[in-house]
Amino acid sequence: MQIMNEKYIYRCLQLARLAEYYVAPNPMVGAILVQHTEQGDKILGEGWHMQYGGPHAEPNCIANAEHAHPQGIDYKSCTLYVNLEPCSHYGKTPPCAELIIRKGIGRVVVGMLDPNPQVAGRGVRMMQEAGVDVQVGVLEKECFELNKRFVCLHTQHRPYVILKWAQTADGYIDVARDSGVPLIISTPLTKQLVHQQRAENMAIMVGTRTVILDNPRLLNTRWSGRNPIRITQDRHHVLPEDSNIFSDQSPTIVYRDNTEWTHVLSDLAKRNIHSVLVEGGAILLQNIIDSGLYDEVHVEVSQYSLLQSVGKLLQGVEAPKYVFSTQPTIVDGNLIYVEYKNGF
Ligand code: AOF
Ligand code: ZN
Repeated sequence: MQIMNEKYIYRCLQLARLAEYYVAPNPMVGAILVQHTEQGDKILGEGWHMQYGGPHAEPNCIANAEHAHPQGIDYKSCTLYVNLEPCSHYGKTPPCAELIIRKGIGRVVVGMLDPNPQVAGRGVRMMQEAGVDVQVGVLEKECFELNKRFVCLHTQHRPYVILKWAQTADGYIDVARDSGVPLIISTPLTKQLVHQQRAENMAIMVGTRTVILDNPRLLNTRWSGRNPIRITQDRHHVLPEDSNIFSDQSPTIVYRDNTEWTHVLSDLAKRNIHSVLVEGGAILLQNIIDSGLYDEVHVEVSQYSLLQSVGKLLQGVEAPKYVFSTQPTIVDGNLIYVEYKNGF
């Protein structure tokens, strides 16, 4: 039974991920309806939460099953598998737990409980009180991993934080400069992978100097999904109003009076922003590393030293100090290190 549970919850995770770039800050959720017969199991329907504000996985799954089986479904003999606890609250949609009860579904297998305080076990309780056989906790680690950003927001009251930079083999992220072009370390392919990360996270943050020197747009133009919300700080009110980050393609948040990392994190949480990718510069990244308040570090290291990269001896901007303990993968000749901090 446990093996079948895992197989079906795994399928829910697959379905959930189909909406990876479209549901934030909601979790990714997939559901399947399985009928158990003497001839074996049959998947009657599948569904997932496809878009923020749209129907949840469970009603989509049930609608899919009913569409495919217009002759009717014997719900009592079915199990609904879902990677996250069905909700119990009236949000943008009515409670999924109520729908499950109304349909008379006999059994529900839930990957993990919903950490959202509006739900937090109430969905399971509602169903149990109505006589549904509920099992909780299947592939919990995988369920948690899929929705780590959503879980972090609700359990830590801060967004999930990913630090990201690119450096030369000898540890520089740029040449020291007051203007001019930045040092190019990424390749077209690794740049595209950064845009994938921008799509995976709700917000992107850079420091003041990066905005002034690089004038980045901080958009996601090379991957599917939305543009991230852009965040920067401007303690001394020096950012030009016509900086690219103030373009109307995506909202921008500027911290001026209080630029403390803990303040930024709690303010982002209040805005329901569940994840932030910090792309530089070195000072901001180092401050965050020193605070210990981050979750992942992604670093791209080129094969070349600063001198080999620019062809002449120039002063460099040192990369943040970070010791990697994992093996890198190699993309376009650059080494990509990904480090996970030990949980939150
Ligand atoms: C479910 N199934 O597929 C999802 C759930 O604003 P709403 O109404 O969309 O509710 C969002 C909350 O519902 C979200 O924070 C999380 O607690 C839960 N998400 N629940 O039963 C789903 N996506
Ligand atoms: Zn729901």
